[in-house]
Amino acid sequence: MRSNRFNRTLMAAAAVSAFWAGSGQAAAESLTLYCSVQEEWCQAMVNAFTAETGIDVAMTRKSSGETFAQIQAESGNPKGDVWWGGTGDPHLQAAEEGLTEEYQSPRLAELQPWARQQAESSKSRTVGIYAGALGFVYNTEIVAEKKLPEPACWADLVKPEYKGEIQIANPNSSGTSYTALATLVQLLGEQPAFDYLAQLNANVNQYTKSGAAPATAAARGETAIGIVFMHDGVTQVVGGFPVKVVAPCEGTGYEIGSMSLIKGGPNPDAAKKWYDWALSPAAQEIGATANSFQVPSNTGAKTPPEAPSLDTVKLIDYDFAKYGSSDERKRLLGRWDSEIGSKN
Ligand code: S7P
Repeated sequence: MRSNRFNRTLMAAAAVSAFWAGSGQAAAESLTLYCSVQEEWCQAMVNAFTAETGIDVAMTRKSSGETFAQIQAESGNPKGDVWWGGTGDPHLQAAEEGLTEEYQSPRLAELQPWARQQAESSKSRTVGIYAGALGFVYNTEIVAEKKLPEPACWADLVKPEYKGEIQIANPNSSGTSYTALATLVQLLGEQPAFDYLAQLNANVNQYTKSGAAPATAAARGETAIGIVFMHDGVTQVVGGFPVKVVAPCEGTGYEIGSMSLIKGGPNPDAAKKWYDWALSPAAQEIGATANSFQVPSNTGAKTPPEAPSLDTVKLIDYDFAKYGSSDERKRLLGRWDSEIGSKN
């Protein structure tokens, strides 16, 4: 009886495959996307891509460091096809560790030099899709209520009057926070940067998982100050919240948000379709419609007027090759864990 039922199930399954084989109708194309920007933007991209190509997208949103760790953990049996968005450093580390595929999009020539540079230094295993500068935001109402001085410089953030008033993400999970760590090391030198981070620790009320979370917390009055990418602060300003966005007076680092094809991913053809489409001007203009105000990498894409201008912010000459290298990123994160993270 049992084996009869089993046989009937097998026959039914065989009939279904015979139907598909005989009908000549190919199964719908699909794609697994790991997305590291804000959920709203990830979703808007997926909807537009599926509407244009008919390709089904299964999307997971995670922070940059978390996505890197997932791709590394899955490397024996890759499940994702494309990693889209997130800071460039972990994409470079993934390239160096052979976790991502070499690919040169026909759209490469349309990109800004900084986006092509990301491709060149990774031997075409990643590419720049947007850029944005690091800074901080503060809630103007809290600062006024508590009679705090308005912060303008990195040096201000370690002052005792800001005790418990600052939020920043954990650099292990967050690309934003790793950018902050690497920026401070480049601005101050490594030992002074770790001394600074130890002082800052006294003022930090929470290390969040996501890099943009401190901007949301500042907007909602849950913290006075959040260290974030300036464009993530602009999202809150545009949302009508009482926050001000600051470009630190000493100068600051920046990110080249990136995209990579995951090596050995199950849908390589659909992955390349996403990759080429995501570099097009039309796809890059979707960000602003989803309240994300980075500078797009395609020279033909309109930069949203709200995007903090990279020409007016004092930018450091961020060494992407060094701070995106596997050894350096692991070493700095290890040092952060033992000197700062473990103290919390
Ligand atoms: O919100 C957009 C953005 O700031 O998020 C990316 C970021 O890496 C993801 O958040 P984590 O810091 O949590 O990793 C940036 O690339 C992007 O500009």
